[in-house]
Amino acid sequence: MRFTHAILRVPGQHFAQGLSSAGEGPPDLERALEQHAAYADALRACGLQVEVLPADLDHPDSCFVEDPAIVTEAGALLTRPGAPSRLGEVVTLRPVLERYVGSVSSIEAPGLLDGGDVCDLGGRFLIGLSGRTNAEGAGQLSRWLEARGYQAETVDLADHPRLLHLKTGISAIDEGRVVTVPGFPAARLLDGMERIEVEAGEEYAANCIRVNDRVLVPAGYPRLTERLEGLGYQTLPLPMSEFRRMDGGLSCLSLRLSLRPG
Ligand code: CIR
Repeated sequence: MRFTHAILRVPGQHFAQGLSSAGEGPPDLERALEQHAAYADALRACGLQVEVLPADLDHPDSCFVEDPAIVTEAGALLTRPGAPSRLGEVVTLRPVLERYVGSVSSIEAPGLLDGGDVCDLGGRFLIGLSGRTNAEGAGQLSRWLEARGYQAETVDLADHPRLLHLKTGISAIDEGRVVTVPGFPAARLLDGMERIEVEAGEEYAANCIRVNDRVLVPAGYPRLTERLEGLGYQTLPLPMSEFRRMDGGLSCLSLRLSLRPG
């Protein structure tokens, strides 16, 4: 899929008050803003028009804009984020998404769903059942996807506490090719796909994103970067230390859209 647009939200003054289990100390806001600006530039270098939304000062985790929405070529859906402090992020996002795609559906209570739990393998979606996404939320999304001609399958992450979200452990980088952490759950769902498993110590890099002709990877994980380059990908390493401190990976910093002209 060729992406044409991306929506980002800049981290706010209270970024350090967001949720975190990383145990790596508080983020430095100035550095986070620099890293965020470099991320936006990288998406522009991939040919995308990038809209950077102003900080949402009521929601310290709102720069992780992937979690409150799902965007497909067949439309968009606002989620119902599983962390109580993030539930309100959808309010200011709705009018933004509507500008791009028209009317937008939503996950309804008691469903809970974070976009980080949704991995598009090319029209076939894996939905993680995590601490943030419950069976009701996954069921609502599955029905929404199936009504639009997509397939959906769930992956239970209950025994994988180190995976905050499904996409903490898997990234689709090509048709039939994924990057995963070692021991990715429900590996049978990946039968027939080529799996690039990151090495021990590089688990954070399993969250990388294919954007048109490049693969954006977190900087500092040379073995995965070399392997991707060896396979012919042009990688774009990006410093992510301050987002990592807040449990955030590359994918969660943007909503990527593929819009037809006109
Ligand atoms: C949170 O715990 O919700 C944020 N601090 C990090 C969210 C990261 N989102 C993602 O991986 N999709």
